Amino acid sequence: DSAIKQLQKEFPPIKNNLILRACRGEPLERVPIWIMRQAGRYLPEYLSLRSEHSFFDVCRTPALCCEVTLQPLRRFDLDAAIIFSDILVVPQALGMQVDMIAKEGPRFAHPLNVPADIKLRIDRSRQASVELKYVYDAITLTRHALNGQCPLIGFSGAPWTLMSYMIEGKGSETHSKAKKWLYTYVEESHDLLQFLTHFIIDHLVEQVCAGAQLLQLFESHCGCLNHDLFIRFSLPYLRQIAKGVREALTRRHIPYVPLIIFAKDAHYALDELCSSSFDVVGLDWSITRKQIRTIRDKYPTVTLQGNLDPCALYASSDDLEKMIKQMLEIFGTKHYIANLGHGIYPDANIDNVKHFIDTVHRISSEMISS
Ligand code: 1CP
Repeated sequence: DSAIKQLQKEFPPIKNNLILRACRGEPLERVPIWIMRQAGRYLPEYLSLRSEHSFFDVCRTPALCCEVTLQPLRRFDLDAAIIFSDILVVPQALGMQVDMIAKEGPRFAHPLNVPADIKLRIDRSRQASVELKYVYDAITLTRHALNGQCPLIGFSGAPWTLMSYMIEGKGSETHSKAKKWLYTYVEESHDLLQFLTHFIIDHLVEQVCAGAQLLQLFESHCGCLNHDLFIRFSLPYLRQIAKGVREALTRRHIPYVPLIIFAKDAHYALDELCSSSFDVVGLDWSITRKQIRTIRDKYPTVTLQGNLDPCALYASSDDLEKMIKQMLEIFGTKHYIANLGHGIYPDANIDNVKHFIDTVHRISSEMISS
C-alpha cells in the first residue's frame, strides 16, 4: 500500500498531452485519437493472453491489466490509453456474481427481479476504495509503465446502464425487464440509481487518485429510453456524477481531470448532454452530420468525440480515407477527439485500424497547417 502511494507521487512527465489540450480547446498540431475497446479481441496478442486467463482474472491482476492496456499502444500511434476493466466490476463489487461466458458475454448468476431482491443481492456497506482496489492498483502500475507516452483514461458505467444489467442479467435488445421497473417501481428505481450514483462517484474519484488523467462515463443503454425516461432516470444522475466528481477532487486538492460522457443512442438528448457540464460529449455512429453541425455551432466550448461507424473499418482503405476526411471536415480540428462511434468489433481489420489512426493524424495536421 505505501509502495503504491510512493509510486503515485513519482509519475513520469507526460510527452503527448494532445487529448488533454483538445478538451480545453487549445490549438493543436493534429487531432488526437483513441479507440473504444482498443484493448480487446481484435488483437491476436489479447486473444493469446486470454487463452491463459479468464476475463475477470485479467481485470483483477494489475500486471495483466497493464499488459493488455499497453498492447494496442505498441502497434498504433494512439493519443490515449484506457485502463483494461469492465463496467460490470461495479455490480460485482456490490456483491453480485457476474461471469463472462465465452461467445455470449457477461451473465449475472442472480439478477434483480423485484425491489426486495436489492436487500438480498446488494451489500450497501461496500466501499469502492476496498472492493475495487485492484482497478486502482492497475491504474497506478499502468500510468508508470506508460512512461508519459500518453494520458490514461479511467471509466465507469453510468447508473441506468448498470441498473439495467443488474435486472436483465445480461445484454438485451429491449431492456423490457429493466424498463418495467421505471413504470412500476418508480421510487425503488430512483433509490437504486441514487445509490449507484454515489458508488460510481467514489469509483471515478479513486481512479483519478490512482493516476487516471481523464474519465469516461458509459451510458450504453439509452437506445431503449425515450426523451422522457432519459430526463427522469438517466440525466439527473449523469449531472450528479459530473458535479460530485468535481467537488470531491477539489475537496481532496487533486487537480481537475476532463470528464467524457458517452451516452449511446441518446440522439434525442444531445442538447441536454452538451449542457450538462461534461467537458467532452461522445457521439455514437448514428448521429447525423446535420446534428453534429448543429451542436458544434451551438456549444462551441464543448469538445466532441467520435463518431466513425466501427463497421467502416471493413471498407477499402480508400473508402475509409474518404469517410475520415468527411468526418474531420464536419467536426473541425479544434475541441475534437477522433474515435469510433462505439466499441471496435472482434473481427476488425487491424491494417485499417492503423490506417484510421494514421490518416486522422495526417489529414488533420494538413488541415491545421494549411
Ligand atoms: O472475452 C473477452 O475478452 C470479453 C470482451 C470484453 C472486453 C475486451 C468485455 C466483455 N469487456 C471488455 C473490456 C472493456 N469493456 C473495456 C476495456 C477498455 C477498452 O476500451 O479497451 C471497456 C471500456 C468496456 C466497457 C463496457 N463493458 C461497456 C461500455 C461500452 C459499450 O460497449 O457500450 C459495456 C456495455 C460492457 C459490458 C460488456 N463487457 C463485455 C461485453 C461483451 C459487454 C457487452 C455485453 C452486452 O451488453 O451484450
